[in-house]
Amino acid sequence: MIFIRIGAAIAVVFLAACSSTEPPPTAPLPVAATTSEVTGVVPKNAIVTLLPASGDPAMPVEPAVLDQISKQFLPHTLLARVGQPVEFRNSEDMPHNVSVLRRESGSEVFNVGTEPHQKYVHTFERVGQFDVKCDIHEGMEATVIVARGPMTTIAGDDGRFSMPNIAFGSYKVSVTFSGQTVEQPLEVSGARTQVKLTR
Ligand SMILES: [Cu+2]
Repeated sequence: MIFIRIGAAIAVVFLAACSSTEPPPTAPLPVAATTSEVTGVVPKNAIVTLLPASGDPAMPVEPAVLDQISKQFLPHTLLARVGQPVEFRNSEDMPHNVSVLRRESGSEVFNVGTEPHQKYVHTFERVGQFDVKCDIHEGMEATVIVARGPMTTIAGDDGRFSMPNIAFGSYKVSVTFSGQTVEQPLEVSGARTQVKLTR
């Protein structure tokens, strides 16, 4: 009998503690989706950029930086904006050079030596993909992707692309391939938004 009373007292204390420190259990509220996965099939290796419905996204204040360090380019793939200065830095004690070719045409953009702890600045004026290498050190290579906005991806060899977590709203989608750019409005809504190029 006495044990039952103690048990009841403990149970009362326990319940009181529960109610004072933890909210009552409730079912989680359903969270409305506000982002979409934007997918599509476009020409192979096309540059796909989502832009605001009107105007261009703000230009970053800082230059983009492709560094040469430990006989590597860092980052291996750099996204830069059209009109944004790109600093090609040499951050080590050995001389390098920077050779940049436009990927589609193979045409040379520039080829300069980069002395230790110096930099060369170039501003790309057109959307494109660029192959970067150092002629002195085999295997030192990188890619620069130049696009009009930060929401950019490159379609695969099969033309497929996917951009997850894109906020619902009105955009323009800009697709660059074979030296041309196709641009069209895109309404992003629902779990998945399919891009269909109309030309
Ligand atoms: Cu080098």
